[in-house]
Amino acid sequence: MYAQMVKSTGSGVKPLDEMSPQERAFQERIDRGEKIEPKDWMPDGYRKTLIRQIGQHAHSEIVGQLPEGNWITRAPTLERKAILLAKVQDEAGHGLYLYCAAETLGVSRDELTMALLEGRMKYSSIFNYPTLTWADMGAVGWLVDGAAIMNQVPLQRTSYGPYARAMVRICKEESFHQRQGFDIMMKMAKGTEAQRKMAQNALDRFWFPALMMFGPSDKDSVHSAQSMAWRIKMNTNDELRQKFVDQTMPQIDYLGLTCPDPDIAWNADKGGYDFSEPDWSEFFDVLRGNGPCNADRMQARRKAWEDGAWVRDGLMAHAAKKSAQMAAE
Ligand code: BYC
Repeated sequence: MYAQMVKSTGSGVKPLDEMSPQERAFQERIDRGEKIEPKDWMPDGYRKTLIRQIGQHAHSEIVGQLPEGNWITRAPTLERKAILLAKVQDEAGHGLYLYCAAETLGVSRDELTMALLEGRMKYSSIFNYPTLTWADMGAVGWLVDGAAIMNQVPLQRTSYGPYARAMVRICKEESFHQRQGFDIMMKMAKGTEAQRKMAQNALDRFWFPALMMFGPSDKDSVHSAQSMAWRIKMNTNDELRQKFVDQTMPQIDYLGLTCPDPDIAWNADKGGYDFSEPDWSEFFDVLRGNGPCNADRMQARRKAWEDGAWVRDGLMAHAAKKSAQMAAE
């Protein structure tokens, strides 16, 4: 249905009547809401898009540990340290489920890592911003995990089975992360004047980068139309951004903080907030590698890969020995 609809919009999505019988049968399965499983036939573009999206998502989870890992040794109490440690470990787990989901499409984890290290794959723009104060741990949990959930809850219904199933557990854990971030913000916003200022400053710095997490505005999104036709994406970037703003504004009010967007205003006619677009030139510049922390993040990933070489070599040597033993028996 969707594919026929997009014919008139010039979105670049192939209409049903121009598809091969195999492509058409595949699109009809998607339209019926069936899950696609690893051994099923799928168009090359579907496979490639999933590898790109799931791979970038996995990289984001792993790189996403770095800004928060920065604060584990400096958490203000033992309880906060234990909570943050658990959250950062959860992100490692999310990365691993997602690499496994990508592997079912015929790409190895090593290939995905090399694509990241060689600059052929991305990770989320948000992790190229620094975490300067403890309040940033609140803002990251509340806004960054909040934006991640907004994007990921619909992905539990995505058409590719392994991705949809990985998302179920990830979303449960992300909602705990979001709550712990809001809890830090509550403490800071209702604390001393210095703490309140720190909370406001964290909100000021993370607001627009959090809005950028949903991707470029719909008119500049290259992949949305085809990804939505394939139910790899369930909503457009702007739809999710709007939902996020509408959900977060009452929380900002509850905290007694101020949104850094001077033009944000409730629009009763549309039943949502009007708000300013993020600075898209900054967004694309961060994607090109010029954000405040891009070089640090990539250096950390490269170091982890190089430092882990002996572990990979040891595992491969062990596996080779085992298979030689089994062959001899
Ligand atoms: N950062 O055509 P578009 C998390 C790229 S949260 C970097 O709209 P698409 C976590 C895009 O890749 C974050 N790049 O693309 C939270 C494309 O470039 P390429 C991870 C971005 O894919 C807390 C180009 O811009 N979540 O993990 O249809 C703690 C054009 O964009 C970004 C996910 O990955 C960005 N923000 O839509 C720890 C969710 N936005 O690839 C961890 C799954 C766009 O052609 N992903 N680009 O070179 C998605 O839902 C979609 O991929 C996006 C982008 C909505 C992000």
